[in-house]
Amino acid sequence: MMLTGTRVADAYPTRTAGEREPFDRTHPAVWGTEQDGPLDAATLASHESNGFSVVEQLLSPAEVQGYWQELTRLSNDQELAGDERVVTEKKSGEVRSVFEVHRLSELITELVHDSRVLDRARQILGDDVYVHQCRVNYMPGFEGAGFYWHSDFETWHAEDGMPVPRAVSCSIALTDNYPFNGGLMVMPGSHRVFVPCAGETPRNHYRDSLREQEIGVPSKHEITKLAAEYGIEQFTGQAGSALWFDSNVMHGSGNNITPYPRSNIFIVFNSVTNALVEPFAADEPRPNFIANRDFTPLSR
Ligand code: 6CS
Ligand code: FE
Repeated sequence: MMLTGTRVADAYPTRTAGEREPFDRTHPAVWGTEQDGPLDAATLASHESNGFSVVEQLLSPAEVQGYWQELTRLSNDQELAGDERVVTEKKSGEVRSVFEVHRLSELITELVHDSRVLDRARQILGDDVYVHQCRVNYMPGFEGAGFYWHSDFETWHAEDGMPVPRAVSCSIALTDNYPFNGGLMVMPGSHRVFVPCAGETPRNHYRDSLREQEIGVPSKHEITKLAAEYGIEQFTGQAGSALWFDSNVMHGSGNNITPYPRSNIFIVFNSVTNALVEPFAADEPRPNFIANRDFTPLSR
């Protein structure tokens, strides 16, 4: 690991040559209090305990329609074709994700600063926040490939240099999420355990991992243990609802062979106190469109 600047202790070692035992996470999921924002004490307690919480109808149907049209515009934008911020499906070549959409779309820039979103992020993280990553996932019908089980924080720690799990993701459904069209599955409470992953990070790993992640995923043995201990819940919600989930909760999604796309806007907020340093387990940091290094706090 290159070291420029101050050394930051690695509290979550991963991407080791051999298997390492999971260990308890020492950091909370909720850093703020009921007085710090719109979430009440019960919701904060549930988020701390489960590692996620749901806000039904965060966006109105009219707003959803507007964002859906924006997604369609972005996926058809010929100027973006070939841009590395556009990730395509391995099999069909259809658009799988577009990254850095908060810089490509004024509508999504506004969403990131919207009090319904920003106030919740600041309250959960108990701090000023900035956008670590912002993407839209299309999960198209018939050919949408899922995301294997993983902890986002494990990747963000190893490859982006995120020191501790003081980040939260907001996944806003732009289409109805059914059990059968690739809805996100989460293991409630799994965020309290950090599961180191064996296998060193390949160079430019993101060029493969964003299409299909094979390094930085737990072993089948660990997934089996986690599922037995925490169970699996699936986020099925109407378009417009939002799933807020801790950076370290174990999650994944299945393929989508139905005619119904499962599209969402995915915004990751990181605490400005948890700004990225050098990657903890990669030769070089990932590009800015995946792991933003402008830590300027967001304001409404
Ligand atoms: O590597 C990442 O940053 C992305 N990969 C996945 C599968 N989830 C989190 C994040 O968007
Ligand atoms: Fe993920």
